[in-house]
Amino acid sequence: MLDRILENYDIKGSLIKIEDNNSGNINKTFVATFLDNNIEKKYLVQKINTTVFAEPYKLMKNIEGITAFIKKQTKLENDNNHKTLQIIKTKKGNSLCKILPEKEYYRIYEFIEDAVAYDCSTELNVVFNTGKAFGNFQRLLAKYPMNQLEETIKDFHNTPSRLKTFISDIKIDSQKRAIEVAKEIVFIIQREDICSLIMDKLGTDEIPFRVTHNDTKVNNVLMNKDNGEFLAVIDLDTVMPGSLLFDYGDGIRSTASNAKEDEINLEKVYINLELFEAYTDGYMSEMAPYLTKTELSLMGESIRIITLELAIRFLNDYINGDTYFKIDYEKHNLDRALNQIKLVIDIEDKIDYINKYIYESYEKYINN
Ligand code: GN1
Ligand code: MG
Repeated sequence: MLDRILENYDIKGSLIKIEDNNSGNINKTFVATFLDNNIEKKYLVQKINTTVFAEPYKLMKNIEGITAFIKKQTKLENDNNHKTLQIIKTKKGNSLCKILPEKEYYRIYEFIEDAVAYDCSTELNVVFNTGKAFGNFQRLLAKYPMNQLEETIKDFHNTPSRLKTFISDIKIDSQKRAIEVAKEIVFIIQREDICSLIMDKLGTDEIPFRVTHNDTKVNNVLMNKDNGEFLAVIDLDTVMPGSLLFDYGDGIRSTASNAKEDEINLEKVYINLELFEAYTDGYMSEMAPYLTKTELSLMGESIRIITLELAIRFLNDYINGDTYFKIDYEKHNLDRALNQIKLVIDIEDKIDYINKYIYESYEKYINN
């Protein structure tokens, strides 16, 4: 298959190696290495999951626009340290390669060298720079013409709508799995009230629409492997208008958890406050001056809301028979859901401290 894809591109040299890259729960990614004049050059080849992203052309239009804008902004700021994704076009000049008759869609990016992506890191410098990377991303895109952005997944972070779907899928219970997770279902439904805290105000002056990334996992930032600074924010498939609160909350959920998202030893799963502080500082170092009062006041809650949203999504997928997220074993989605529920409990225990620190960090950076 890969030969058929590469035929559509004008890549110099000969293909010498293809490796699977297993990160990511949605798209399938490969690293293809070419040898040209004795120099190896790598490319990232991705198969777009069209069950999740039904309109791949719209998605690529977003990515083309955003990456061009980021490039322009970093240049204006004389920032030579940070990069963005670079799409390789097909011979015909398209950013997507459609393979027939399978109707599969592929894209190729230049491989960013000297970079490392962490699934989990306890190094404060890395965590600070992850928060900074996503803050920087939002700041750079603040003036991006939002009306040019396509909604690649409808209601992506609409937590109340996620809850509604969850409840209706429990009623259908196609795999007869609901009974096994009755306790977890109750846990989620008891928290119905918090689900709409952000959505109710989205689009008002209190929580304005902004260009947001929507998948601010720690491994979606490439770090410079020599100095731990961030190199680039990647995985731009879900960039859409949204609330910055989901991005901040998801960043903490992913980066400040003491363990991986599918860790099954739940004793290891909790918010590491040092990591939370480092991420928050990194984020504030870029975004403090731009936050509204309401956004600031809901940042702590946003961590709880997005973590609950992920618990809902993983459990929902388990109940539906694992049709959305890639799984490595039968109960993978259930384990992910249990992990996120444990994280919600821990966030609730620590919420007072979390809120207090967010204001302290804000004060520290607001005038810088
Ligand atoms: C998916 O593709 P990946 O692994 O970065 C998902 C995110 C979830 C994440 C949880 C399009 O992201 O929303 O937070 O898994 N992306 C999509 O690991 O659904
Ligand atoms: Mg993603």
